[in-house]
Amino acid sequence: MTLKNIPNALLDINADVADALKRGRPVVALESTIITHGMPFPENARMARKVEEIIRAEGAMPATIAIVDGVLKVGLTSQELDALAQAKDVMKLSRADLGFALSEKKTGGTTVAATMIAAARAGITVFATGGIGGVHQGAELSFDISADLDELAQTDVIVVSAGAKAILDIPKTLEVLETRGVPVVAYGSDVMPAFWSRRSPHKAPLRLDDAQAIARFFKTRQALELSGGMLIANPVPAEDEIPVEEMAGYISKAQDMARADNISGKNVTPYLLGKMLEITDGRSLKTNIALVENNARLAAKIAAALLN
Ligand code: PSU
Ligand code: MN
Repeated sequence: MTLKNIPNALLDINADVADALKRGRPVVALESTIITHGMPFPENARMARKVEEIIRAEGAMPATIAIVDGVLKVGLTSQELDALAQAKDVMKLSRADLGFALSEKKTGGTTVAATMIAAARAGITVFATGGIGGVHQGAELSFDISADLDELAQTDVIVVSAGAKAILDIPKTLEVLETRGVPVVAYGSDVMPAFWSRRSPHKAPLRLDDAQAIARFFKTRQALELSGGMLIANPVPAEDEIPVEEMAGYISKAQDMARADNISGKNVTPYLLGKMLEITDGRSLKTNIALVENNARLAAKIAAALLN
């Protein structure tokens, strides 16, 4: 196993995951901020379990990543998943504070950035999430740009998402990714999806239509010794989507509330997701769950294709 510089006491690669990696079987990493900060209990626990089931049904091994009492866990047992889903006052961990959570024995959900770091160190190449963090609207004043974007630029992991969360500034997010050399591939679409919606008004930088082509593209980048990950933007299934015009109204309402409540920094994304849930009376949550499941399915297929 890699991660040779981390003391054993700080790292726990679950036996099933370690076995799958050793045998060269497909493995898909999953993040945990979506569990600790992205959805309420018990929907978060149900979603986390279902997503793991989907990955197993596709013939791959799920590895949910989180920090529990100062230990970096790669793969959680169902008891650990349930405990994390109900844990109070847990941290939201990104590149800046992942090491702090280990040295200070904290518990926390890992964001896309922190999950990519852990996955890469454990030898996992594919990771499924809901939506990545990106450039927030008004970032020209707040400077709020998610560390997820810099992580994609430097860590060799394929992140399967439903695009950037639609509460963000999608064109600015695409600009930053392009500047940092991160390929953005829409799956089976010419336009970027917008998280809860299948279509945004923004053209997708690249398009691929099957998992094999995505695996081939990733391997070709590696052959060119281009370090860094790539972002796959997978539109939510049509039956689960909320159309982009309808979402726009809800999003601006949630953003007005965030401004009135003086929300900033790490709290912005969880606050907006929570308000969206209230405003849409739970519909946004249902869509969020459906899109994560859809991403898990594609991620498992990509993980298998990478082994061919
Ligand atoms: N996708 C979801 N729900 C979430 C997130 C993504 O469906 O809660 C989390 C991810 O962990 C992502 C983080 O990395 O939000 C981005 O937070 P920030 O904008 O503060 O970087
Ligand atoms: Mn931020």
